[in-house]
Amino acid sequence: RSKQGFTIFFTGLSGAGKSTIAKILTTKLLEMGGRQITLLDGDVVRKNLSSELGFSREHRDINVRRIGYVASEITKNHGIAICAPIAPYQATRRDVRAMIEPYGGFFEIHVSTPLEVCESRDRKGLYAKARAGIVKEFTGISDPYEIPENPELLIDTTDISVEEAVQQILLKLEREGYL
Ligand code: GGZ
Repeated sequence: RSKQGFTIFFTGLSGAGKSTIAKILTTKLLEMGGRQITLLDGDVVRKNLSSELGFSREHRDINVRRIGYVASEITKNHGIAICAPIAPYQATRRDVRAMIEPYGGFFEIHVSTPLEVCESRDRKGLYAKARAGIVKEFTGISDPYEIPENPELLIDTTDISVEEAVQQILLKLEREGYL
């Protein structure tokens, strides 16, 4: 009998490290073999599944719910879905959890790297543009991020490396019988 499916749902600010952690986690899980793994990264989903959407609350919610739906189908079919949107709203994250939990595991991981750190890295120059008002409704600057209340895991990339973060996640999955 095949193992239960599950979804890893990263949430956090732009530049917090969600995509980087998600990619390395995907590689590690693929190396272990024997499972179907689907990475639903924020920018890839935006380009292919949500290209008509902007960053209003309504549009973010539609985007995050689409990701949730795809992840629920993957989870139902005993696969592994790895999602990495900002997903700034608690209510929407709760709805996504409710879509997935009937079919398998749901691990909400708050990549909680503080705004100051994300902004000082500013890998894509978006924080500078947001401060200048060129990019509007930017999460953490001119748009809200609601802190997750009960995430399965908290990861702050100020203190630990991406490799350590991935190890913590794998350990948790193993302990809970998902791997
Ligand atoms: C937040 C924005 C914005 C605004 C463009 N606010 O770090 P990135 O660049 O590569 O990832 C961010 C991505 C956020 O899209 P998500 O689909 O993850 O957001 S949500 O879950 O809220 O739907 C960022 C870029 O898009 N970006 N404008 N205004 N991030």
